[in-house]
Amino acid sequence: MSKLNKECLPEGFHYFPQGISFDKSLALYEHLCAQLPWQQPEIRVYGKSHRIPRLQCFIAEQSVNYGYSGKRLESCDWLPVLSAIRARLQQQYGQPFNALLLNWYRDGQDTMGWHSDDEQELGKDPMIVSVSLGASRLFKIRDKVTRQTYSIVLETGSFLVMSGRSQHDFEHSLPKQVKVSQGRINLTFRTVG
Ligand SMILES: O=C(O)CCC(=O)C(=O)O
Repeated sequence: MSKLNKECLPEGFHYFPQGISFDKSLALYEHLCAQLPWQQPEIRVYGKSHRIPRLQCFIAEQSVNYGYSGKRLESCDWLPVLSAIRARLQQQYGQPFNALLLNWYRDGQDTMGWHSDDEQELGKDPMIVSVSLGASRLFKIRDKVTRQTYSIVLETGSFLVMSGRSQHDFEHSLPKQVKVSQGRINLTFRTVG
């Protein structure tokens, strides 16, 4: 585990290295790169259209209606390996995860801006399990009131569980890291009401 990860995370964030073994996580990274219909949708920010700075894929049960930045996400099919991870996480955390958002950061130029996963459809205190595959990337958390920031390196095969008031009190982001040349895929398992 990196030095940064020994420091405390704020309430509602829990990090578990090696939820999936190193070798399996990298094999899964390659499999998902090749097998999923990745897209780079446009979103509107301050009235201007931009392609998101990463690739994305959304998978959900048919009844799920979910989106962000005013855009509904079209779902693609569950791959068997993703259904198996979902079943394991449902058992482990007792949550009926019915949706999975995947982000592919092709290298350190691809990013995710500051935000909270606080859409109404996720309910009051959502539990989101975030699985990392591939290159290690810095993940930042910022207190909405004090602006204090926390950093953690998300390593391949790790699980980051966000629950309780994590989405009310904090924002999170994945900053640019120009020295990172390898790709990373992040899976976030969610329960959409
Ligand atoms: O890639 C990550 O670890 C962050 C993903 C994220 O912030 C999200 O899906 O809401």
